[in-house]
Amino acid sequence: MTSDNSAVTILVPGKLHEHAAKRVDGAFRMVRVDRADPKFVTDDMAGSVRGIAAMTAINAAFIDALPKLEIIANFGVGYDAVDAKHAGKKGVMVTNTPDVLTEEVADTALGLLLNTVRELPRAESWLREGRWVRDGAYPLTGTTLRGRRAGIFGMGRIGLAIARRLEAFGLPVAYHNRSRVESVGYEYHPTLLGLAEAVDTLISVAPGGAATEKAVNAKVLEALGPNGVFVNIGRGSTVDEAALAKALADGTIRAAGLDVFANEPNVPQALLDAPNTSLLPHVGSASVHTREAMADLVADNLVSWFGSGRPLTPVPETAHVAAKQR
Ligand code: 8YV
Repeated sequence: MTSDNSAVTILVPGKLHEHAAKRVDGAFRMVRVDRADPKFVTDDMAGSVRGIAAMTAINAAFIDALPKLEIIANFGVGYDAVDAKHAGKKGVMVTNTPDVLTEEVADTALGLLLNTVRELPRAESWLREGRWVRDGAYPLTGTTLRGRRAGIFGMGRIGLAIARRLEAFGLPVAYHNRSRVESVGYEYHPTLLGLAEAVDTLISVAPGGAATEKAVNAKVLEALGPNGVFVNIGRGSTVDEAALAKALADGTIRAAGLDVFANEPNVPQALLDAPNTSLLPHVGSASVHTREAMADLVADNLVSWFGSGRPLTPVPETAHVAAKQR
């Protein structure tokens, strides 16, 4: 069922994926502001905005500045930048974009792992710089996937998709998660430290937020050990980056592959300088195909909410929020 939402005002703060903006603009009355800052909220917006479509941080003050707000449709599966707890308390629904990016991010994770362990970007640079001709074969890599034991931090949908790929690569898989996932048979470790002790290849898919802040710390890296490889495809905030840089420099661990950083787009110089890192600019889900599917899910959540009062993919913190009678 489609309903006429052309009088419903949706606010887009900052940049939004073009396809998402097009769909929101086509179905609703879209208004835009430079940033999600209460100082940009006009009286008209305060009196009319019922939804937000965002690819940026939404804090409590911004939510409070929009008294008619009913729903925040977040572009991305990770929604640590949205104060979903506050939204839940205020009766505001928050949605994210799970599932549609799962396989893409898992593919990227495996690519990043291979880049890290087999030094593929460095080997390509060797070829491009003419060194194959000048100096001969690229040096044999000291690390290999063969014989490795993988540990996944965060056994959600993406964690599981990565685990399945690792199995196909012939690696045993263990995991740490807030709680055991009954539907999976992989070895469960109730602590991240315990997981790091049991494996030599740690892949973090953990969400950001207070509960995981700097969870991958000096102790965890030490437990991973001198043959250890750390890959992060989740959130940079889950890592103590200074401890990681130190561990890479002094041989506490062997190598790291990172797609996410604590203060994007800024990457600590020590990580850029380290010869044993493979670094990507947060491209886990960044294909035209997948980003368009995410954009559609942002718009579909808004359409569903204002059509039937039900979101498609609510986040747990706001699952209890019911649509107002209209
Ligand atoms: C996006 C992501 O890069 O979905 C997520 O949580 O981190 C990525 O897929 C991001 O949300 C777009 O800003």
